[in-house]
Amino acid sequence: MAYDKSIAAFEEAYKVIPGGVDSPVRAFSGVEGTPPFIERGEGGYLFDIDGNRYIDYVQSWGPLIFGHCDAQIEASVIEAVKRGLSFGAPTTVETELAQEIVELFDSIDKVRFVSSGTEAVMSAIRLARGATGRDNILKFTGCYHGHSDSLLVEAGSGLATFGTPSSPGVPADLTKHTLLATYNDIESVQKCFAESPDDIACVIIEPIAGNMGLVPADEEFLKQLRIICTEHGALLIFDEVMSGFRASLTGAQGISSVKPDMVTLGKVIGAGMPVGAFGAKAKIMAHLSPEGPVYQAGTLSGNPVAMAAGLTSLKKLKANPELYVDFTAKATKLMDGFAKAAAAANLPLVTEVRGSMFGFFFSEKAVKNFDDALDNDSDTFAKFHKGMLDKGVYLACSSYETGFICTQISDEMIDETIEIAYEVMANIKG
Ligand code: HOZ
Repeated sequence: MAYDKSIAAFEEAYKVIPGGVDSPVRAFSGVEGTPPFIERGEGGYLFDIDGNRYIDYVQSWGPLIFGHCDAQIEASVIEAVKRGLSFGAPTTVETELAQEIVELFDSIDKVRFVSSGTEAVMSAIRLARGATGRDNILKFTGCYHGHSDSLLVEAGSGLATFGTPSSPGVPADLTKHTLLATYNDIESVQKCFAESPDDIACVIIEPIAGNMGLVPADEEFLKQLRIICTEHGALLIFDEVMSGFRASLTGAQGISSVKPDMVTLGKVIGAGMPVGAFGAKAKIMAHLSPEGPVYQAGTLSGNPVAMAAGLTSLKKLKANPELYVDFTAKATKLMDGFAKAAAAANLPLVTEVRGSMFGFFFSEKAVKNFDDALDNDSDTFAKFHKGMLDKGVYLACSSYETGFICTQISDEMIDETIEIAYEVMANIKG
């Protein structure tokens, strides 16, 4: 495949945008080559400015559950745009989207919309601290909750891709309240609570981690976490920015018996427009301004165009719950295909699927936590990624990200992808 125009565009971008990108993972530093610059998407395909076509398993890192340019979502956006881009005043579409979310999630009585997942989690943490009157928070290594200061510690995603534990520019005074535990290891959580029994405002977790690769939490681990939080009066926050509406219609909560006190959402509820949200039972949300004293605000929060896109997307999902059976079948078929291709090439590979989310590591052993994830063979991943890209398959450009199936990915596209994976893996071995 020729990438001449993309290479030139990357060089141009580099001169005026740090690293040539507006989000670090996109720079392709974790893999070989340089990023294709995208011209347009269509269903399950992406087209770059050199005219190359790719089967798209990134889908804008999750939001596009109906693929690119879904006709109904597009129509609702155009209709909303014609009425005005932003008012900074209440609109009924915000209430409608909130009602849909509240109806779906047992753990949510009230929800507030913001403009990104980062903002959702940052605000949820402030609310948890304000509601409990405590300062400490507990997170898990490898879980990524956006780039707000107190959460940018031992996070996955871009930090893992670049091998940085946390970011310069975040004062130690801010992160001293962030306690770290090991994913799927309840003893590490008990240890934190033993050291800080009455000071932990909340435990935040990606119940299906999607930012250290796809690493689901064990059900028993989540149950124990729920018990510990309740015993200590700490709020349990499920960060479902990635897994919400992806792992099931109600995210990880739909496939686990464990219910959180607070939830953060993003991606799919904007259908590709910038949206995040956080919600909880009314008693907790009552601490939020203007009902309560915990301040949080945003001019573009509840933006009418983004709300319209999200509402259409959510209504479509609710009307077609059987989609999740299809997503799981397709993601499983893809991962089984990769596993067989790897076995044929004598490459170690472990895979995971949760609904429309999939992940794989070139690794000998099952991945249960961040250390396991870091043990993956990232050189082999980089070669695999490049080989797939060159043959028209667009996979997440880091072994610490997750892949996504959308409604527009057909069985034929998966068959084609698996065939290519056989070829690419065979060449890696050779
Ligand atoms: N780490 C982000 C997804 N989990 C990457 C987002 C982006 O670069 O757009």
